[in-house]
Amino acid sequence: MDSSNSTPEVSEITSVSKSDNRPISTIVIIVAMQAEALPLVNKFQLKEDDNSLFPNGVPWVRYHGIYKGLSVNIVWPGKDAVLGVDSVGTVSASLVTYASIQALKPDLIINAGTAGGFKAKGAGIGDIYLPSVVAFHDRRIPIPVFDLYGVGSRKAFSTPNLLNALDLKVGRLSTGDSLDMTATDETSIFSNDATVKDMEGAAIAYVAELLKVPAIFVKAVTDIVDGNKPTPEEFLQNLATVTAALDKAVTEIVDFISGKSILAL
Ligand code: FMC
Repeated sequence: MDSSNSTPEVSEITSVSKSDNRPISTIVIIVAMQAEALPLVNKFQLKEDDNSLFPNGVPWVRYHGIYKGLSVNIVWPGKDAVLGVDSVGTVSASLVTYASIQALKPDLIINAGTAGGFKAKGAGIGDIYLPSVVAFHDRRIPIPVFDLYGVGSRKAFSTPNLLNALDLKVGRLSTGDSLDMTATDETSIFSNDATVKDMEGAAIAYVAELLKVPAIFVKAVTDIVDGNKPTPEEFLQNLATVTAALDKAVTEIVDFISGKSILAL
C-alpha cells in the first residue's frame, strides 16, 4: 500500500483485491431504527425472514429480497426485549453487523441512518452525507496509543464514481453512544473534524474492517447539533420527512450499485 497519501492514524476499512471485477451480488444494509427500515423494506419489496440466521430469541430482524439482480438484506437490531424501544447504539450495531457478515458474506455493508449535523460545517436538515472517515468521540483513553485506539478513526470504502453520480455531501462522521453532546464530546467531535454525528457508524466500521468487508455510510441529518432547538425534539419532529429523504438516497445508491463491481463504485 502506498502510505504517502494516507493519514497514518486513519486505517482503511478494507483492501479489495484489484482483480475483483465480478458484479456485487449481496449487500447488507444495517439500520438502527424501525422508522428508518420500513420505508426501505417497502421500496425494495423485501420480506421479513424467519430469523434462522441469528441465534434463537434475539430481537434482530432481517428483511430480504432480490432487487435489480442484487440480494438485498436490511438488518435491524429490533426492539429492546424489556423496554420495547429500538436497539440503537454501538453495541447492538456491532452485534448485528458481525452476525450478518458471518451468515451472509456480503460484498458490501451500507450503514444507513439519521444523524445530527453541524451547521458550522455546512450541514442542514435533510442533507444526505456519505462520510469519508468515521471515528468515535466518547472513548477517551489518555494513555499513548490507547488514545488513538479509542478514537478508532477509519476510512469508509472509497466510492468516487458513486459520489460523482449522485447528489451526496461529503464530510466526516463521529460516533458516540449518546444522543446529546457533552462539552467533552464536543471537543472530540471537533478534533475528529466531523460534520455529522450518530450512534452506530464507527462501531460498524470496526466490525467491517475486522472481517474485511467494504463498508459505506449514508447519513441523513434530522437535527442541528449547534442550532438552538433541543436535539430530542428536533430529531422526533424531522424523523418522518428525513427518513423519506434517506430512503430516496439509499434507493439511488442501490440502483447505482446494481450490476457493478466493488471497484467500479
Ligand atoms: N446525535 C447522535 N445520534 C443521532 C443524532 C444526534 N444528534 N440524530 N440522529 C441520530 C441517530 C443515531 O444514530 C440513533 O440511531 C438515532 O438516530 C437516535 O437515537
